Amino acid sequence: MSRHSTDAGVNGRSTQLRRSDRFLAGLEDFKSVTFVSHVHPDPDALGSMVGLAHLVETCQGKPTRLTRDGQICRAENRAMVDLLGIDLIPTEKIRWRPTDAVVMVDSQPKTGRHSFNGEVDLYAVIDHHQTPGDLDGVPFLDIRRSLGATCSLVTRYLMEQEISIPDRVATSLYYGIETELAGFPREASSLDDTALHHLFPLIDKDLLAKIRNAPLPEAFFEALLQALQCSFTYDRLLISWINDLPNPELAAQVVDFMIRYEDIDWAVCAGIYDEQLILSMRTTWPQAHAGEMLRQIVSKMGGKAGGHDRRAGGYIRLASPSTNSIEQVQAELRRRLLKALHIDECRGKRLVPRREMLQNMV
Ligand SMILES: [Mn+2]
Repeated sequence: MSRHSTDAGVNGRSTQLRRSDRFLAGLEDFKSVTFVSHVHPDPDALGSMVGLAHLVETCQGKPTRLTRDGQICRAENRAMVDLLGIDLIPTEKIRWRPTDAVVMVDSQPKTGRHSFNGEVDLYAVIDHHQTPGDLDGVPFLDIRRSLGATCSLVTRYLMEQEISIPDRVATSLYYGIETELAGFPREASSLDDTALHHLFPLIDKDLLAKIRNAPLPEAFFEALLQALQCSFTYDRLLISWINDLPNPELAAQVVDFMIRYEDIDWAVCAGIYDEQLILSMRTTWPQAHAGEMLRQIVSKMGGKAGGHDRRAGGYIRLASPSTNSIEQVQAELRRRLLKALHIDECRGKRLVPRREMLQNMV
């Protein structure tokens, strides 16, 4: 028996039950299972729901529901849902039933990362985020902060139960892990690698390629152009401002690109969408606790944030849509970012000088 199969039980007693056994045993009394996650579910959230639904349906034959909190805007994520046929019910259309077990994946309660707000009690929280949630009274918890992806943990459950994984499920889980780990920055554990290794022979490579290279809408290029026109460096920090963010998920896509600039270690993209300043942060530093740093910065500004060591996201609610008020919020955010990163107050240097922008216009 592997060391993963032994958990510290109640009162420190050791039990021989594996986590997937305990997860399934606790579901015995329920008739069905509904999965919830964070707003704008990403591939890790989607893959985790798909994988756990497969586990529950295969092992217990219970019906499951997968939910969508808010819109899915990112082109790759939309392609994932469409091409893999993931059936999602908007959270606002769900009717909660007491016989239904509610399982939250890739997120924790009351972190401000979802609109699900304790309408019903949760049976389980399965996650890997650093951001602490309100976990009081949740019977089943599996939160492993060292993991790159929640999908790795779900893959582990499927491996423990030795059930076959159809290509659609495998591809969902694989893409969920890949997007959390691949490229840069990467935070992986050996469990992530084991999961990827197990899933790779099972995935539909053709569909995966279509998802990775999903067609990008015009809005993507508009957001990128705005960011390039309005990016400033302060020592090793780059801040990109987008005054009219076409959709909230574009901040993350833009910052993923900007962090690759060779002269910086930190990148923040802040874009205005629906009376909020949407924030996305990346750093090349290992163990930087970016999620916790951004959470502290924005909590003093009436915002919410969270994330991982090298990636973080959040928002600040804007009190007024006036330019003046927005500029004040931006100035305060900039000041707090510089302070948190121990960078002296200085004038930002444009990434692309104004003169060059104009010169290349046709
Ligand atoms: Mn995740």
